[in-house]
Amino acid sequence: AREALADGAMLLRGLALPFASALIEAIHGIAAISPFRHMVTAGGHAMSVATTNCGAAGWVSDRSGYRYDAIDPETRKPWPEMPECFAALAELAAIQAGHAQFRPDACLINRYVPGARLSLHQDRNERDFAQPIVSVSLGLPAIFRFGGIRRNDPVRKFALHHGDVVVWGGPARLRFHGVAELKDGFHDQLGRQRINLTFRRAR
Ligand code: MD3
Ligand code: FE
Repeated sequence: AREALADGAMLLRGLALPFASALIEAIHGIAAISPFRHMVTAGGHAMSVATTNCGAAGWVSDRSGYRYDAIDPETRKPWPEMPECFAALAELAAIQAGHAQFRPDACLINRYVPGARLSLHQDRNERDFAQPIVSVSLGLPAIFRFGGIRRNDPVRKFALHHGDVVVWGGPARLRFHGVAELKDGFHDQLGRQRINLTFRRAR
């Protein structure tokens, strides 16, 4: 079922459920090569969310700011390849939301444990804002915060559950968003954590 969250933002509830076991297995494989780590922001704070990447470009942050890089700064090797099941799900979601030919070159993998959060921000480091972003939620549910195109615009909240996929395109692409502090709980497949995949066309 498709549900429009806002102009350009399409929620595909449960679309990832048939892929979940394959995605989780692939995430373990990626993390065995490029481990989850707490990146540091330009302000010098370690993020509460732990991050890794797969694909030709990975999102990295350090004291000098954030950017996309083909090389994992921890391993000094390329990020692991994007697994076929990742690319297939991202493309399926984009098509269902009306975006033909979405071929992501970056997948940012965020891991939240209870208490972790992501403050309100925009994603504007990608080359072409006409390309959507596809996000996939796995594990514990989270409260997603969705604002407007100005930082002080009102923020709406809604829950994202295991298997939910959201396609963020068009006028939703540059809206502020974040994730509220993760509540404690236990998920059958992932235990006490939430993992979010965000697929982007970075370059
Ligand atoms: C709305 N991640 O990594 S995914 C991020 O759950 C990020 O880990 C969150 O925001 C997470 O940058 C949220 C949903 C999302 C991703 C990108 C967006 C929503 C978006 C870009 C524009 C508008
Ligand atoms: Fe974001």
